[in-house]
Amino acid sequence: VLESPPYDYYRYHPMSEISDWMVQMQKEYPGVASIVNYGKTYEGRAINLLKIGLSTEGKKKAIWMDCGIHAREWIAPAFCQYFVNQILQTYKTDPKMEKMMTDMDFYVTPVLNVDGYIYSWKDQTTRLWRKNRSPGPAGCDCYGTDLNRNFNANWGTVGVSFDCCSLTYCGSKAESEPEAQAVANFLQSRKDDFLCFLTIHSYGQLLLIPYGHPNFTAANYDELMDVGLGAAEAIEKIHGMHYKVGTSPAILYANSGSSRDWARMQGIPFSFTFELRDNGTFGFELPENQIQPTCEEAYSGALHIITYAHDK
Ligand code: ING
Ligand code: ZN
Repeated sequence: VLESPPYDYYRYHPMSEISDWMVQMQKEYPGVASIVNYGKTYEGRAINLLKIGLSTEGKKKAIWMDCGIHAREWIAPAFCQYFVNQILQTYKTDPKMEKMMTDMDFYVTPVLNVDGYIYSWKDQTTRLWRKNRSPGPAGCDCYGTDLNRNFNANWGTVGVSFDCCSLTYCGSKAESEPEAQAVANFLQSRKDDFLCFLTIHSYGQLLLIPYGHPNFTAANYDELMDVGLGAAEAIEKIHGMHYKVGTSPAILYANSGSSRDWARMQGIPFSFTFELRDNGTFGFELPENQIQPTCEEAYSGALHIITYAHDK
């Protein structure tokens, strides 16, 4: 019997290989990992997640993680794949992870912006594509909406552009884009179950908490800061990298329509944006030799948040 070679988690993979990997994980962990289709991209491709959990009995809590909402941030999909593999390896020997996977289901989308991700793999000229691939409105020749400005969270008010050629074009209306709709519909159907919403980006080494809008403060702001600072501490312990914690207006600039803000407004208590490595030396083109250390530290940070939410 021919065995497939082990998956290389420390390289970047094109969409076709990530899709095959999802099928492989489902095969290797029957009854534990399963593919769920929850929408279609503008170009008609499936948006899939891996649902991971140990028990199907009773009402379970849930953890959300999405990667690749922005096409060029290749370290994000690499992290989602690492995360999935790590929790599936860990629960077999670690009673704490076994308990968390019994009490909670993990919903992990390795690539949310599938069209954009494929486009960023097309050639060198498209490598730094950020947005999705829907055409602009009549009279505008550019493509793509910034999916992280398209959610129904103070949509279109601050830190966005209405110019369809801009990198932060927020779309024609809130949730105009099928990729944003897919996330919103999926989460709304079971929003009371979700404890955490973790959306993974690069770069900048930040842990951002709600809200991106300067006029609003999350009801659990103090707790979010505490948990975020704890996660940053856990990250720093792994390879000494420093991650800043705060709201986007406090750290950089205000923005609206992000999925993180939307998730918190829906009542999901622990909503974070991760901005992974680096600090700008390589930016979106993080070398493959940094995939492993970046994933190791981010895993530690994510686990801190997830464990806190589970234990609370
Ligand atoms: N950054 C996120 C973005 O959507 C963000 C999050 C927002 C960071 C505002 C800072 C300020 O722009 C990336 N890298 O996509
Ligand atoms: Zn991003």
